[in-house]
Amino acid sequence: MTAFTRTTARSAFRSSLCWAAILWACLPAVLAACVAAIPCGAAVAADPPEPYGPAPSPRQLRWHELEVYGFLHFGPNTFTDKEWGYGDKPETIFHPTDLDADQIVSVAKAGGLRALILTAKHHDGYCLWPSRFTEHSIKHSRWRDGQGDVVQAIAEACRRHGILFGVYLSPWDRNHKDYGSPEYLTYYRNQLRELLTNYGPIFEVWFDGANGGDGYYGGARTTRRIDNRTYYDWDNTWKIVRELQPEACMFSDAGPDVRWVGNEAGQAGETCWATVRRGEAVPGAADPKVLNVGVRDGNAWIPAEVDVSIRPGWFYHASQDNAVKTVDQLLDIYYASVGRGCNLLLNIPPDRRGQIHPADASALKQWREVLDRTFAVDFARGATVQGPTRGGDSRFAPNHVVDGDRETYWATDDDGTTAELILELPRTATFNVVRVREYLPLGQRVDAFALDWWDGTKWQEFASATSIGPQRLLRTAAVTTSRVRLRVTKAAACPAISEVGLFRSPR
Ligand code: FUL
Repeated sequence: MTAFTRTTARSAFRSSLCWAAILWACLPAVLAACVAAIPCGAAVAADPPEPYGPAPSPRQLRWHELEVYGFLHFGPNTFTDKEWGYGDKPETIFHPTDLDADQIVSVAKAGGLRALILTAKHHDGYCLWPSRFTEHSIKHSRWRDGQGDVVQAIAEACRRHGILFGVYLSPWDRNHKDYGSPEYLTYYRNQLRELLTNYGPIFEVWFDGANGGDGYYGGARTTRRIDNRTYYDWDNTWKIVRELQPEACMFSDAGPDVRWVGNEAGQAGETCWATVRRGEAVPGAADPKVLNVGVRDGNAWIPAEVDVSIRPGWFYHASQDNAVKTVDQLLDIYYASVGRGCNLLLNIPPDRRGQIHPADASALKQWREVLDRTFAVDFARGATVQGPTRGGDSRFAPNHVVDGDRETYWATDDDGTTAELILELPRTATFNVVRVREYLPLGQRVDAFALDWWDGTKWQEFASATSIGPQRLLRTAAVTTSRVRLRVTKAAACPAISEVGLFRSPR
C-alpha cells in the first residue's frame, strides 16, 4: 500500500466514523419519528396501570417475601411455668442448663423459618440482655455467671445460619417502679435504643398490645392503668426505630408497618385486605374483627401478621409436651395465614435447657417437608396462556403469570375489571393447591376470582375466593386436567396478576 492510498483509507475510515457518530446522536429522534408514524390502533407500548389505593413500601415488600418466621418466648416464665410473670421473681430464676443458640436456629431453619423474633423483655420486665438501665436482667442470673447475653447469642446464631433477627420489647413492664409515669417512657426508649444499636440488623420490632394491670412495680404491688391512646406517645417511639433501623418493619395492633391479625389461633379472615384506616387503632386498642379482615379501600397498607404458638402456651411448659400441634394442624394454619396473604409468626418456645424440645422440632420439620414437597413442582410453569393483554403490549401479556417471576405480571386494559385467562398446561397434571399472586406495587385490585378446570367436556369450578394480595392459596380435592381457567369476577381496577401456580400437596 502506497503512502497515498494509506492516507486516503485512513481519512475514509475517519469520515465513516464521523457519520456513524452523527447517526448515533440522532438515533433517539429517528426512533421517536418512527414511533409517531405508527398509525393509531397499532401501538405496541401501553402505560402500566395506575396503582389502586395504597401500595407497600419497599420495606414492606421485603417483609412480604419472608412469609414464615418464628417467635421465641423465653425468660423467667420458662422456669416458673407461667405465661405472664408478675415481675417479682429474683434475677436468678432464669437459669437455662444448656442454652444452645445454634440448636434453636437450626431447628427454625429446618422448619423453613426465615427469621426469629426473641422476647428480649416480656411483661415481667426481665431483660435477656445486660441492659445498662436496669438490674432486672440476666446479668444477675446464674447463667454463664451473669456474663451471658441471650439476645446476642440468638442474633449471632441467626446471622451464622443466614436468617433474620427481630426483637420483642414489651411496653408493659410489671417490674419497673416507674411504669405508668412519664419516666418509664424514657426507660423504655433507652432499652429500645440498646436493642437497635448493639445487635446488628433487626428485621422487625414487635410492640405488644397487652398493657397495664397489676404488677410488682418496684415493690408497690399495685394495679396501674394507662391510657393506651396517649401514654406511650408511639409516634416518637416509632421514630427511634426509623432512625436506628430504617429497614425494620414495626408490628403492633396498629402498625405502622404490620398489624396484628386479631387472634392468636392462626386464622386470618377468609377475606383479608392488606389495607386498613390509619389512626383508627392504637396498640392495645383495636377491633379484632377489623384487624382480621382489614378494610377494603382503607387508606394505609398495613398487612396482617398471624402469630400463633406451636403449643397451647407461648412459653414452654413440660405439661404441654404432648400438646404440640400436629402437622395437619400446622398445615391448616399455613393455609389460613400465608394462604390468605399474611405472614405467619410461629412460636417455638425454648425449654428449660434453652433448646427447642424434640416434639416441636419434629412437628416443624415434618410440616416443612410437606410444604417443600407441595411447592417443589408448579404444573402451570411454561403453560400457554390466552387472554386479553393490556394495550397489546407484551410487558402485560398473560404468559407472565406462568414465568415464575414475581416482578412481571399480566394486566388488562383499564376498563377490563373482569377478565379470563385460559392456561393450556404443558402436560396433564393432578393438583389440589392453586396459588395466585397480585403484583403488589400496584395495590390490591381484585375483589373476587375463581379457578376452573376442564373435565374433558365442560368447565368445573375448583374453588373461588375474594382478596388476593401477596398470595392466595386455594386448597381442595385433587383434580386432573390439562386446561384451567382463571376468572377475575370482580375488581376495583384492571387486574395485575403476577402468578397462577398449580401444586400437589401430598396430604
Ligand atoms: C400477647 C402477650 O400477652 C402474650 O404473652 C404473648 O407474648 C403474645 C405473643 O402477645 O399480647
